[in-house]
Formats: sequence, structure tokens, C-alpha cells
Amino acid sequence: MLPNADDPVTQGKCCGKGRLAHIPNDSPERITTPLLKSNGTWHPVTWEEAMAWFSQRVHRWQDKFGPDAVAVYGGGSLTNEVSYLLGKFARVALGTRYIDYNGRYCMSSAAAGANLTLGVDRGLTNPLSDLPLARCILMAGANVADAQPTLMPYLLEAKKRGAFLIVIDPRETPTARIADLHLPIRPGTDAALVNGMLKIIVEHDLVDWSFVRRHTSGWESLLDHIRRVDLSEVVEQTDIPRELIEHAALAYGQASTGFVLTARGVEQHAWGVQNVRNFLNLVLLTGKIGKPGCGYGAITGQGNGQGGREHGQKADQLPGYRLLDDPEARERIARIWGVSPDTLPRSGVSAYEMFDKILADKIRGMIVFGSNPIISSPNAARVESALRRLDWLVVVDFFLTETAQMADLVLPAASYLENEGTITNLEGRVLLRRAVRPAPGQAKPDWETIMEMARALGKGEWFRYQSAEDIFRELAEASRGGKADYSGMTYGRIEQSQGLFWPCTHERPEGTPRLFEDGRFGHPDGKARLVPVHAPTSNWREEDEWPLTLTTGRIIHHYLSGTLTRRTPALMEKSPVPYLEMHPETAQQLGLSDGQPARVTSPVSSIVLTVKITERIRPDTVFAPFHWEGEQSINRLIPAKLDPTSRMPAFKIVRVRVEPVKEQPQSRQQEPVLVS
Ligand SMILES: Nc1nc2c(c(=O)[nH]1)N[C@H]1C(S)=C(S)[C@@H](COP(=O)(O)OP(=O)(O)OC[C@H]3O[C@@H](n4cnc5c(=O)[nH]c(N)nc54)[C@H](O)[C@@H]3O)O[C@H]1N2
Ligand SMILES: Nc1nc2c(c(=O)[nH]1)N[C@H]1C(S)=C(S)[C@@H](COP(=O)(O)OP(=O)(O)OC[C@H]3O[C@@H](n4cnc5c(=O)[nH]c(N)nc54)[C@H](O)[C@@H]3O)O[C@H]1N2
Ligand SMILES: [Mo]
Repeated sequence: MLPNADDPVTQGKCCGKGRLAHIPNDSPERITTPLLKSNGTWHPVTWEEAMAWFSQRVHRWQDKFGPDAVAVYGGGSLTNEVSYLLGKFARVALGTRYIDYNGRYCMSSAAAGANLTLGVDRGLTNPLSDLPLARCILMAGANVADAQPTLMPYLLEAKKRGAFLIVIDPRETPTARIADLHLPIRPGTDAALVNGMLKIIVEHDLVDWSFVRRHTSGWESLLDHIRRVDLSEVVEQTDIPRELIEHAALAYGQASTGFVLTARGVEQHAWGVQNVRNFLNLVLLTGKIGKPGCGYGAITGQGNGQGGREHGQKADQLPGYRLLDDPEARERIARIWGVSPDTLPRSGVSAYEMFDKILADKIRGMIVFGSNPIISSPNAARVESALRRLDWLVVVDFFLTETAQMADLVLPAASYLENEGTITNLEGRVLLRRAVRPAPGQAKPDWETIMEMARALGKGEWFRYQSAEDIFRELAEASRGGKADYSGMTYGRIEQSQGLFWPCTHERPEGTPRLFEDGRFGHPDGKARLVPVHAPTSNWREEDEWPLTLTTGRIIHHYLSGTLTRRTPALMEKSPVPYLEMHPETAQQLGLSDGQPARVTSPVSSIVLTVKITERIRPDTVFAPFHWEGEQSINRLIPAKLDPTSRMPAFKIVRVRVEPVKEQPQSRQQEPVLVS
């Protein structure tokens, strides 16, 4: 039997990276003491010395340039307790408006789309156990087989029970290969495709009118818009034949139960929020939500991608998924924190925009907690120059990552094996993760590091906790009455029930596995908001100078910026270098063959990658993973084009041209240990 076979979510299954994660955790490269850089050399220092340096920097810089001169950049792998504390630290100890986190690059479009339409953002509206109850599952821009392999059993079980599976992806991914219908869409045209599907659903009278009239608003203008959709234009834009669009629309529309799942393929666009809203239009017009086997889900990315966006490390957020600019929320949270509401700063800017603020000399010192933005941000070369421009940088991590190498002070963090706390999974289920061993050397759990920092700044009295559980108690109380309400949870109750779904209150102590069962959505009038989505045309028009579309994403053997997986020999053996996936026809036209170096040029930069030929991609599209550093970082090619609402960068489409090169692609660079 598998260990943890009774785990209600994974049934004890674990992906290859998870199985090998102990290797980087035990790596001799782990940082085990605070490191301070002087004259370009790292020196191990004590925590006291590190904190003295830190408080002197913060005080001096804030005295001179004001509280907003210091910024915080968080991450979605931090526990709920740490995300909460980091938000409190920024607002109470630093008093800065500038805090945001890497989830901005991850789920911000899904979050904004769900908040605007449903009035609440919880990854999946239902527990995963509902998936096998769906007769039709539509997955858009989601490659679960490579990115969430432990979810595959749910899809396979659904299929076994006769569900019809539709996958929308410009590549024939391993996920697409188990689909009944794969729509190899032209990247960036999902909103148009959904408009086409909506048109067919309306024409075939598959709208659930009684649901729509009772539980939604805005349907009149949506219907008006759908009437004007021209299917032949949709076919032209998406490059999907009309019969296939019809097939997908009827399969979903006629199914008695159905699920729509989206992931980064439709969300990481300058139009990502609108894409999500259109998929939600589909769900709502057909009334497929709030029932067993009927719902929507944005498949969560990072370990705590869900909880990480609920408790206040977002630029505009207070705990409990409250808004920083809401006077009532300010009042309530200020009371819990023991400060006056007018001392709480106002909203800051999104993750990428913080780099703009550095380049404009508004932000001068930064603390990065659990992210490697030099690899994961768009326009990576510009982000690198922003980090260089900082007067000082503090990084809290396990390793001297590419970002940490640019820091002045690096603080050693405890890893997931060593840090107790809660995380919230894609279902909105809050789980307790116990530490199984002490942290190595002087490394500390993040919550202790934040307390040290607060103490060093003379704000210790607002940060007095004995344990992660202490912080959770405060978080649960702070979340009471908010959208992500944890007030009915305790460590004991979470552990006993193998996780509790929010909202979970004293009145509803069992939590809420399935949202909207009473037909009430999260907006004050209880209605979901339908909205016409006008598909952007700029995404599909061909341009002579940039004939191909580059899309980026993941491969099974690597994880995000590669901090852990590039330090795992068994994974590096399987996937040592990045590559550019390309259709054989395209390769032939360009005079390229498999394994040959090619220069990829976008409007912002140019890099060399090895060509990998595959028939499983559209001829007008090339794909590259983003897990590598330096000259091989694909994010050097991605311009910082942000969604106007979520501020999500458009990682999923960039116009490029590709040409053969004589020189070899640069192999893995020697990592400079010292950076001055
Ligand atoms: N192995 C591995 N697993 C991971 C991660 C990892 O780094 N490695 N990261 C985790 C994280 S943080 C996240 S956010 C998730 C992400 O999980 P996913 O979103 O599933 O992963 P991606 O590879 O980014 O993108 C999914 C698919 O979108 C497709 N796509 C690209 N452009 C478009 C488009 O315009 N329309 C449509 N419909 N599809 C498009 C791509 O071809 C790709 O197959 O994975 C998590 N799991
Ligand atoms: N081109 C392109 N770019 C992308 C994407 C894409 O699809 N295409 N996807 C985007 C997405 S979805 C994401 S999520 C981002 C992620 O990008 P990053 O934020 O760079 O993510 P990671 O590589 O996970 O970096 C996390 C760092 O935190 C450290 N860490 C992990 N756990 C902890 C902890 O508990 N405490 C502390 N202190 N440190 C910890 C790790 O060692 C690692 O160095 O990349 C984005 N960038
Ligand atoms: Mo992510």
C-alpha cells in the first residue's frame, strides 16, 4: 500500500519531482547560515549581525526616502501563516504600500475572473471527487498530465464512467492524448472559441433559462452579443473547423453534468481575465454549477497557490480575501492587529510593476521571500537590471538562487519538511503540514524570520507568536466574515477531518466542499455576473516580421525557476537543457533539423535554443519551457504586456521569428558564486 494511501486528495500518489524532493532538500548547497555580501564576497554571519544590518538599512532608507522605499516580494509556496504574516509585516512593521507576490504571474487572471463573475475566488468550486460525476469535462490551457499528474486518476475515472473529455490546447499534450476531442487552437483565441460555442448553445436552445434568470445578471447584453457573433469569423480566428466547435459545444451543452477547468494556457494573457470570464459565461448559461458533477475550476499552480492569494500578500489585499481599500475591512483588521486604521498603507502595485518602481527610484530596498523573479518574470533582462539598481536586496530562500546571488543579505529558510503550517489546495481545502525534522544549521521557518525582522525594526510587540498555530489562530479570527473565512478552523479540527473547505465558520463548522449549492453567488445580490467578451483580434493576425507564435510553459521533469529540479541529478539527466518545440513543416521551411541550434527573436530580445521537432504542435506555434536561467531564460523574450485588470503578464503568446545559427547554444553557464 502507498504511504498516505488514505489521503483524500492524492490517495498517496506523488509525482516524480515530489518523490525526489528530498534530494535538493538534503543538498550540501543549502544555505544554513545568514550570508552577508561585502566586497563581492559572501560571509557567513550570525542572525544578530544579519538583523543589525537589516534594521540599519531599513531605518536609514525609510528615514531618507519614506516608508514606501522598501518593498516586499512574496511567493505562493509560503504557508498560509507566512503569507498572512508577510502581509502584516509589510503593513505594520514596514508601513509600506509595496508588497505583492509571484502568484501575480500564476493565478491572478483566474482570481480576478472568478471574483468579477462569481463574487468569490476558490480554485475549484467543488471537491475533486465531483470530477468523476461529470458527464463532460472541458479543459482549456491545462496540461494536467505534465503539471498535476496526481489529478490524472480523477480524469481517468471520469472517462471510465463515460465522461466526454475535451482539451483545448495548441499542442497535443499528454493530456490532450487522453481526450475524446482535442481542439488545437491558435494561441490567444480562446475567447473567440467560447463565443462560438456560446452561439451554438443558444441556437440549440441549451441555455438553462430558469437558472440564468434566477441566479445571474447581465444575460441580456451577453445574449445580444452572442447573437452578433459570426461563426465563420470564429473559425478563421481560432483555426478550429466549425464541426469541431459544434461538437464541443453540443457535448458540453447537452451533457447532464459538466465541468470546465482552466489553467495558465488561457489565463496568462493580456486578455486572461476576459478569457476566464467567457468560460464562466459558458458554465453559467448552461447552469452547470453548484451541483454534484457541475462546476468550474482554475487548476492551482504552486504548493499554496490558493491560500497564498487569500491572506494579504497581494498588493490590494487584507486577510480573509478582503480589500485594502475597503474602510470596513481596514477597521476590522487594524483592530485585530492593534493599530489605527489610518496607519495601514493603501494599495501598491503588482509584482512586475514593482520592478518599474525600482527603475523609477521609488523602491530602493527589497525583500524577496520565496521567489526567483529574475527567471520567472517577463522581460527578464530588465528585471535583472532593476534588481541591480536596488540599493539593497534581501532574499529568504534555501539556496543561492539566481536572484539570491544578486542580494546583499541572504537568510536561510526551512523547507517544507521543516516548517509547520497550513496550505490550501486547489479545492479550497485547508490542510495541515507538520514539520518532520528540524531545519539544518541556522535556517529558520519563515514565520520566525519575519518575527526576527519585525523585532529588529522595533515592532516586536505586534509579532509575538510561539508557534505557527498561534499565527493560525489570529489568521482565522482575521478572516472571520471575509470571503475566505477560516474562522471555524483549528489545527486539531483540520487534522481530524483531513482538511476543511472554506468558508468554514462556527455556524458552518463542517466547511463548504461545494460552493453555491444554495444558488447564491458571492456578490451582494447573490447573482453571478454574465458579461459579453469581445475577443481581441490582434492575437491572430499574421505579421510578416514575426511569423510564429511562441508559447511557454512546463515540462514534467522541472519545476518553475528550477531551483529544486536543476539540483536533482535524476531530473537533470532526463531534461538537461531547454529546447524549442517545432512542427516538422516549420522546421523544414526554416531549414532547421532536430537538435540544431536556432535563434529565437522577439520584439524585446533574442536567445539561442535547441530545436526539438514534434508533430504535436501547430505549425504556426513554437513552445519552450521556462525552467532555465541566464542566456537560456525564455523570459528574456517575453515583453511585459500585462492584463489591464489582473496585471498578469502575457507569458503565453509572443510573436517571434526563428532562424538557424551556426554557433552552438550556450550550455549551462557556470554559476558565478560571487556577484558584486
Ligand atoms: N512539472 C511541473 N508541474 C507544475 C509546475 C512546473 O513548473 N512543472 N508548475 C506548477 C504551477 S506554479 C502551475 S501555475 C501549473 C501550471 O499548469 P498548466 O497551466 O497546465 O501548465 P502550462 O504548461 O503553463 O500551460 C498549459 C498549456 O497551455 C497551453 N497553451 C498555451 N497557449 C495557449 C492558448 O492560447 N490557449 C490554450 N487553450 N492553451 C494554451 C500550452 O500548450 C500548455 O500545454 O503547473 C504546476 N505544476
Ligand atoms: N515564461 C513563463 N514564465 C512564467 C510562467 C510561464 O508559464 N511561462 N509561469 C509563471 C508561474 S505560473 C509561476 S507560479 C512563477 C513562479 O516563479 P518563481 O516565483 O520564481 O517560483 P519558484 O521557482 O518556485 O521560486 C520559488 C523560490 O522560493 C524558494 N522556496 C520554496 N519554498 C519556500 C519557502 O517555504 N520559504 C522560502 N523562504 N522560500 C521557499 C525556492 O527555493 C525557490 O527558489 O513563474 C511564472 N513565470
Ligand atoms: Mo504558477
